[in-house]
Amino acid sequence: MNKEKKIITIASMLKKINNANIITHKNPDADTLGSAMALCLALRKLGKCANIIVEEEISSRIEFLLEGYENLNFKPQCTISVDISSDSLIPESAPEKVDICIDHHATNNIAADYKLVIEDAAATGEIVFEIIEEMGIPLCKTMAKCLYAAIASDTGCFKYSNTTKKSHLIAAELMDYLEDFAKINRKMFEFESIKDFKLKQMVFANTEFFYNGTLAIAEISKEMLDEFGITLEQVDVAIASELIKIEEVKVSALLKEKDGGIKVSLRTVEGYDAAEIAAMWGGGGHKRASGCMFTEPLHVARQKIIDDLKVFLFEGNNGN
Ligand SMILES: [Mn+2]
Repeated sequence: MNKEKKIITIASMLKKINNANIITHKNPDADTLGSAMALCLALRKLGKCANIIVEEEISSRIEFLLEGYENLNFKPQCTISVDISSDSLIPESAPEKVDICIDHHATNNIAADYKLVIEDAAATGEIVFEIIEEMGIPLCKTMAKCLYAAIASDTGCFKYSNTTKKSHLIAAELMDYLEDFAKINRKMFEFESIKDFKLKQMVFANTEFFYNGTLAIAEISKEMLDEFGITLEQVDVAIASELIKIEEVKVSALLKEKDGGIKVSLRTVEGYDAAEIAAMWGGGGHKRASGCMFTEPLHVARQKIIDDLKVFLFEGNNGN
């Protein structure tokens, strides 16, 4: 089935459902939240009951996406996942079975009755935009804000190589409804608290480089979080992306210590497939950004990453 047909199919499926719970991935970002909010509002406009399920604390950068949102009371008959690539990222409180899965991760392995995975979409927000358009539901300011934030977030504000002509065309459509797109971008990409700034300084000061500077490894330990009174969920995701801006670096890994393990955020430059690297340790994601978990202590996980990446960095990987 081609892409357009899939959008048409899912739009008609959504028109037929009575109600839905829309689930977002753990450690929510603007793509999962914005896509969920926009889809939720669209379904509500059709007179259906819809709620979104968000687990874990939301970063202060993207709290604005949920402004004005209130849960409805109903018995959900359908579960829709947005931007969730694997079962391990499904919220614990979500129903076990996913009925409809909407996503753009090439590594998607969710078991669902119906799956719409469009790998060349820069963000799930782009897919949700097309579904809403296909359903014939007029956009409102809030939906536009959420979808714009979703796309801006996953494209690094239209800078990353996943950005397409379509990303820009959709954003251009959304701009007709946006009050202040610059404000959305400032909130998501620029503002930071003094605490964030100081934690970032410490992380950068302790960053180490290996293999002629092609690998950058940084870490955020529990002690560091305690010192600044910040929870892991509040740590700015931008820290991971900062490391890959260093000219010599091909692969960067930010290790974050949390209860029960180490969460790793990987970033790569062209020629090094971040999803493939994360897959070595049971993780997944995109070509330029991915993640995985280790159950070992911080120093063990760190050494494993350094050792395992040796081959990748000396021989390169042919993924793009
Ligand atoms: Mn996404």
